[in-house]
Amino acid sequence: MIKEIINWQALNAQAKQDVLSRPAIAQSALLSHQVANILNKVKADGDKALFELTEQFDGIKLPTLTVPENTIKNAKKALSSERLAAIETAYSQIKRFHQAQVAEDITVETTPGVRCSLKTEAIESVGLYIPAGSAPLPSTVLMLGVPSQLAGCKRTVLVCPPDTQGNIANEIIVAAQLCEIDEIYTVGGAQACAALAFGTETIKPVNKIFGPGNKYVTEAKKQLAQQVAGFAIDMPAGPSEVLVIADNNANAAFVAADLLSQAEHGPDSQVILLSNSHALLTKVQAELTIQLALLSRREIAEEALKLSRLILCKDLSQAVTISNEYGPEHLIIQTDNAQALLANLRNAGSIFVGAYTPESAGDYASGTNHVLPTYGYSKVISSLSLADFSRRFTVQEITPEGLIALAPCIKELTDAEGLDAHKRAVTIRLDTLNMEKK
Ligand code: HSO
Ligand code: ZN
Repeated sequence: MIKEIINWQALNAQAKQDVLSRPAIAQSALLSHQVANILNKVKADGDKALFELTEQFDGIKLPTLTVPENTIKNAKKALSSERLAAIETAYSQIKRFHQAQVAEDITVETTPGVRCSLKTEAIESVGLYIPAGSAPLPSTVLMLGVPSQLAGCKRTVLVCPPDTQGNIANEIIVAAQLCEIDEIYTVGGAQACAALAFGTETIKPVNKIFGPGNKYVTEAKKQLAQQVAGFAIDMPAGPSEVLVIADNNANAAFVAADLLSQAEHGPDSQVILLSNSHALLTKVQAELTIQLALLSRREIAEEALKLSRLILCKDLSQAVTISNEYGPEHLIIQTDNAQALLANLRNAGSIFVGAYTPESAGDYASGTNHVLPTYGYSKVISSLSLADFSRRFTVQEITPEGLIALAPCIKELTDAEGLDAHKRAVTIRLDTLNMEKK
């Protein structure tokens, strides 16, 4: 038996809160101290620190931080035609969806003679962190590289930790090539983040860093965002999550497969199933046991399932309320009237509607981005999009007539705030206009 079924109705308020609470992200003084040391070292010693830290943490003495020309040239040929085609298909799917997100500039004449515009510009340089811990993630290269390419960032720098031979997977290199990323460095961990923020002899600094990583990377991003003026990070990171809402008619094998696809990400992955049907929950329990045994990453998934929750709800509307409260990163709806439920579901990074919409589709190839807010942040933070690779700023131009029209309003409000110099910046112009008239 994988996990007991929790009857939501039988829980008191505190127990309900406990069931939905996420495990605290380990915040040890030791971790922040270790990371601070790494950042300082890179800041002080540049490339030398990167080589030393790579030897210390990745166990490899690298001759250079760049990927050899030959490896870059041969990466495509090294892949099977099926794998290459899959990367290319995913690339064009993601591109199609993100291309449609290009923001138009807007200009509004708010009153005659007062013209206000909102413009969009790409962030000049961005760094993409691609983890390679338990598996290289070419899909993440595409999820970060495509919007960066479409936004028109001048420099896109990819960093990825070396494997035991000192290499980066060919899949990563090929995905990067499709996104026209020509700066790739074999460095990972907190030291890679530091290099992207401070710059070293080889790696010039960037304005913003994107991408998932382990606890060292996450802590480094956090510290650097506080420490380096004008340096930004994509979003706060927490363990990956899925919440499934399923009714009696849902296919239990599909539901179990979706839960396991999340569970295999890491031992701390969060997996929740809400259903109004006890029979469905029991069937999913059985399916989890059967399918778990088939997985190569069964041990990781099994750990994650220990934290999972199978919850019996009074009805589907209660399931919707619970889901909105939890705010999952991924939300899968496998019910008869999935569209009807969708109307009331608000807080989720990405929603997957209907029996034939697995999360895996969004992870790789439907076109949506798989970098999503976790840890309850879906209530306030958007899923990654083209907008994250650009910034919006305003431009205004006012004619003399426009300023005359606005002057009474501005003068009155400067009085209210007691800011004479602000008032003067207007009246001095009105005086000049009056003099010109005479
Ligand atoms: N589900 C992960 C993304 C991913 N899945 C990458 C497979 N590869 C976080 O959204
Ligand atoms: Zn995934």
